Amino acid sequence: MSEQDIFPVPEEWAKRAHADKAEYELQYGRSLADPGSFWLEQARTLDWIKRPEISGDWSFDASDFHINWFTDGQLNVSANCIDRHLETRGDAVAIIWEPDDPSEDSRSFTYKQLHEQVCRFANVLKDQGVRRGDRVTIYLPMVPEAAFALLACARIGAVHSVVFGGFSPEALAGRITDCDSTHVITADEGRRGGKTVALKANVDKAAQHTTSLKKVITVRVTGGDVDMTEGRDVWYHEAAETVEADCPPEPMGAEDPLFILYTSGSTGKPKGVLHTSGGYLLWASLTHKYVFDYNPGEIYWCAADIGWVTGHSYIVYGPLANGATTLMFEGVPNWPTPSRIWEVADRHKVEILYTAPTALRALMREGDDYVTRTSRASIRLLGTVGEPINPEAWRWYYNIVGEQRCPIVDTWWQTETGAAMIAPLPGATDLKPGSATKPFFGVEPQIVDGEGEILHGATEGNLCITRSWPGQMRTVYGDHKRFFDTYFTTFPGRYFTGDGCRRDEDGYYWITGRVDDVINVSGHRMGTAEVESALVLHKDVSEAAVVGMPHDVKGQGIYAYVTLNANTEPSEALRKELLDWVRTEIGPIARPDAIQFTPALPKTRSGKIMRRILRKIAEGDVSSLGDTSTLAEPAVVDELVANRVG
Ligand code: 6R9
Repeated sequence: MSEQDIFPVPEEWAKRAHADKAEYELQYGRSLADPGSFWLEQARTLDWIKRPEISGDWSFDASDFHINWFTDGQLNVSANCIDRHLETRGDAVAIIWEPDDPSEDSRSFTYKQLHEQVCRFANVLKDQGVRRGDRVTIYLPMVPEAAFALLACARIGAVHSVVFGGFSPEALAGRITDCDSTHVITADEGRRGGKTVALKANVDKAAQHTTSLKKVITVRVTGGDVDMTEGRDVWYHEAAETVEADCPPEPMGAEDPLFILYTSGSTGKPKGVLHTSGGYLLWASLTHKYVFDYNPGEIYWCAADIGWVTGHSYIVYGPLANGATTLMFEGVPNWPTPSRIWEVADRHKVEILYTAPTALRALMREGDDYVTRTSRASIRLLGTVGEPINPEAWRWYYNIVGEQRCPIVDTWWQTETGAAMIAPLPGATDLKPGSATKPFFGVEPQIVDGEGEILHGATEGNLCITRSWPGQMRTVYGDHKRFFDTYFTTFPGRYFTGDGCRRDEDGYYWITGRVDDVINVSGHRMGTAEVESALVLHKDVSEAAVVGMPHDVKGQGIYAYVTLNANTEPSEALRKELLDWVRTEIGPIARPDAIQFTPALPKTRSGKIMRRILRKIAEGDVSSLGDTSTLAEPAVVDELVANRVG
């Protein structure tokens, strides 16, 4: 690595930041040497009803598997995000909302106004029969009510499960049923990039496939036509008219569930990742403060959707717990023009901007002019998340967007980890383009080989985390065994992330991507098994195998090998039909980028599909297919190579 590939911490950053190099080393060292008292001390940054005296209590061993943090503490997450700021920052802006259409007015809510909105929402939920512990599914676009709804659930101790608005009715129904959700909060329609999405109509369709659903609360966003089912459906604005403007926060145990968020795994149906209250909030707020070097009063924008964990932790919970001004954006970065993201930043004087490599790559292709014609003078820090950032995109972000004055925090984490795990601290960590750099306080990464042998020094292998941290997921909802089996059995005694990773001679971490059957499409996780199950549901499909392929903008694309039933001929019409089929079964993000029809799939003699070979062919790397001698029918491979879709 050459000298110029390191971007040292500028002196003014070391001075102004919450942590400089010495402070990071000191606190990181303490967090590992004496985690018990370190975390009890950090926990004091939250507002507790009953302050905890117990720190982390956990074991990753099969015989005694458990994970608890601050068990004897009591708090309310919404009170931490709202009420405790009322006295000092009541008139400060909590949420700025920027609409999809730039010609419309933006809106903002002070902490006092947020308090009233959330209390009303909470009272509506109570009126509609939601009780502490109930699961509430939230299927909303990026409107302020989405933030109110999350916080309203937290206020009354209900467990929210947000389903991204891009998911299909089928996917929504599966998630409602899995957590036995009785209530859905949705909108008439959502708006994104000038298009509308019929959310309420999707809920109506989903309702036909689920039995747990009792009430649908609909927020009016576009005024579009919707069907209302008597006895089941209520308009939010009507229900909110008659409720009180105050709702006392419910005292919750630190380990009471806060939310469920479904995420794709390497096998079977999506997992309901469960996070609890105290540890999660501490992790989200502490990382938000240190990684983005946040100080109250600063305008901060995480351009994710609330349907993903990034939206949960870094639009809502982390920033609001820190008394921040957080921007919520209804639209997309490239509509109506590829300047939109920078125009929004200018319009609201955004100081900290957090987005995904896939958005940057898409905008980079449009040319620098869309960026340089905007000011961006307010921006002082840039962040990325969701997938490895290629050094070229990093440099573009740094040079063109940030004009070489803004540090870039590349944050590695997962739905399962709650918030950032490996990321630079802007006043402490020299940057290297493409590296998520160093672990956050309390995080002890370990790289192991395929047999679980620990690899030391500069090395590459599977990324594990050796000890628990407060923001760790606590279980897979309804399937604790699946939680243990998925994350703690591949390399016993450790949490296995599913990611590959390299550590360089300076101890910097470089995430190389998933090592399991998960594809990262535009920063969103897709299980290959999920797409395969959707494909084989089609009447003409006999078998399907799905792998990732390199994609310039999305990072990875979806490549599907499909064998058809006897007497069905491949055709362009059928290919299109299958693409639409997957879109309807799961959602637009799961739509394959390529479908290759094939008479057979390469299998071992025991009938296992040889995915390694399929991946190579999809990547176009056909010169090094490796050992194919164990295949039942080696000729299948030649056929696949010859008819590769590229
Ligand atoms: C927050 C989020 C998690 C997976 C993760 C990894 C990839 C996320 C990354 C990154 C390299 C980064 N990932 N951030 N890879 N550098 N900065 O994205 O959660 O949707 O659960 O995805 O995303 O592969 O395992 P989630």
